[in-house]
Amino acid sequence: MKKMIIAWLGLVVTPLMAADNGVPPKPYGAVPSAAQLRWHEDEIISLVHFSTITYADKEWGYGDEPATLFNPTAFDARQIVRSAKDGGVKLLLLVTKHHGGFCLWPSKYNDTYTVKNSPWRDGKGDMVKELVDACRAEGLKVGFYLSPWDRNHKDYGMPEYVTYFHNQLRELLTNYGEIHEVWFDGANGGDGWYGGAKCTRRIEAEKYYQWDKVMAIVRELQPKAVCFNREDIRWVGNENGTAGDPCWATMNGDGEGSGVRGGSIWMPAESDFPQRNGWFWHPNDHTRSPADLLGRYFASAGRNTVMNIGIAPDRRGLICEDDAAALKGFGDRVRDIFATNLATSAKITASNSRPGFPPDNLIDAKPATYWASDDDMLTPSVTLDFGKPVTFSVISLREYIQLGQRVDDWALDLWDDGVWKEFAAGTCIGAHRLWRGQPITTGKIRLRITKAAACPALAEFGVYLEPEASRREAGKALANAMETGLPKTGWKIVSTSCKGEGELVGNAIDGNPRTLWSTHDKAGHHSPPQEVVVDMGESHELSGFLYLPRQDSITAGNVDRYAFYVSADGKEWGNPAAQGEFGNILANPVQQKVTFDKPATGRYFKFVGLHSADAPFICVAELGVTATK
Ligand code: FUL
Repeated sequence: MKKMIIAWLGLVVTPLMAADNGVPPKPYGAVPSAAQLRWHEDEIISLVHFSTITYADKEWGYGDEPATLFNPTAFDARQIVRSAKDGGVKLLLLVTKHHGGFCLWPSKYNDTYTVKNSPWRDGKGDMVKELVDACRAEGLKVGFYLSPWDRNHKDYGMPEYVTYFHNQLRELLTNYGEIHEVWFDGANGGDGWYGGAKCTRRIEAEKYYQWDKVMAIVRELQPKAVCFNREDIRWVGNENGTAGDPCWATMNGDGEGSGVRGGSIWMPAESDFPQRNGWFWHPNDHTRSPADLLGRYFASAGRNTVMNIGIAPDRRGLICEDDAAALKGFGDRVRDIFATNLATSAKITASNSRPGFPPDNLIDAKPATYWASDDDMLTPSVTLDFGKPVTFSVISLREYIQLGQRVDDWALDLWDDGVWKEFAAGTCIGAHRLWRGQPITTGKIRLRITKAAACPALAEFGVYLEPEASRREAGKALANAMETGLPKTGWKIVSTSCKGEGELVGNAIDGNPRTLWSTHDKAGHHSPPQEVVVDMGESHELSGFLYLPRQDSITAGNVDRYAFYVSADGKEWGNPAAQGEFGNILANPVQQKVTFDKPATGRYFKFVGLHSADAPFICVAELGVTATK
């Protein structure tokens, strides 16, 4: 949940590139600040999640996971940073403190729950410093994520905690050199350990944290930093690395997702998603393939947003071999695709160019030079004439965003036997727009701007051929990486607590992720807790269970607290085999895999949805179980 967005009226106009003998176009609407511009240029950035809960197999810490759990035996900051760098990452955002409250640096404001209280480096280490130093050595920029919500702190919900939060921010932004992004997540309030109180504390996020003071600290101490989820950068609205199309860099002060065409504020979107299913490393999770990451790159960085890929050190304190290989594989594919810009071999002409801003600026590989048309020419076109047939499958367009987002609609044509034929069209270019398709062979390509709010100003028109192997993988990449667990043949629903009309409880075990059991039907809501009992037909020794939240882009009813029982006869249930929380299920509704503390044997299981994060009913797309062997 990252719903904290406020209006920012202090637009900063950066100096315009003065071209030889030319009068640059006037900026249109909102424009990026210098810090935002640098962030756009980074294009691929990365969050690093590592904490006590890496050892507790959770996505959100409750706040009582002992600091003594934190004991990476082979922690190597350089290995982590290099793995990210292999994936093309330019800025590493360190999760210095997640919702569980454990601090990766020895904060002078906390005596009980930091690396100082852990066995790592005998309590003398500073993980933030080691990672920052490694970033500097490898040439990466640094950012900090500091969770406002703190489920460990005894004062959370009271003014004292806010002082603590501000002090920690000040400490982090003072002691570690130049910082380029500060990240505030929107997950807030609710239950937690809170110094042993174990209760629910609700806060009014907009008021409680005193954001004006927070922003003053950031601006004073780190003027080059952009702030995520406040003032500078907005959340794209999901955690799967897919931006809307179009996705505007501008907004009107509130909202997320796709932004607002011609909005008064420059507040572009960041598309964050974890490299694995979860943000933290889990033993039974797995990495996404290079091809999958590449698909998300086109759908995020290629849609005017910055791609933020979450990496997660394992319990040794390393990016595990599979993840490191996938990052490198992804980085290699991006580097291979964009190695040769075919457009540089073409003769480039434009239907109109303003003096001093020729179309050659589109293919000179310089982001600071651009082609622009005369003020009254809103729909100009540019033609690349290769003089011979060339084959391409990727087109890259960039506006010169220092002058704002000016282009609405565009189209691409190929020259086919003496006539132009349109092969692609879209809305929105912004910082970077990528088109990816099947290979096309032609002697000429034309870009038409078909609608613009002000005369277009473009910095790049790139033409590339994605290597065949990389392209072939693309189709396969999106195959669902879901685990199915034990086969469900012969499974039967024994009973359910929900006696709703048109009961569709069978959908929870039909093996189809698209069908749903919901306890909200025509008769109304059937509030949690709600349960279902399943007969598996024969007895199994189970190692855990699988819960798939709804996969229809709606989050309502997804379970965030559960209990799971196993029984030999379906009558005696005993203690739950597992009970707990599905942390972060609202923002990242992926399959949840729970491993029991010890194996549980039986022919029957009972799943209880104890609570839903945002609705008075529960939903299950699919339930499954995993066996010990
Ligand atoms: C989310 C948090 O709640 C997750 O745990 C994670 O830190 C992610 C980057 O933001 O909303």
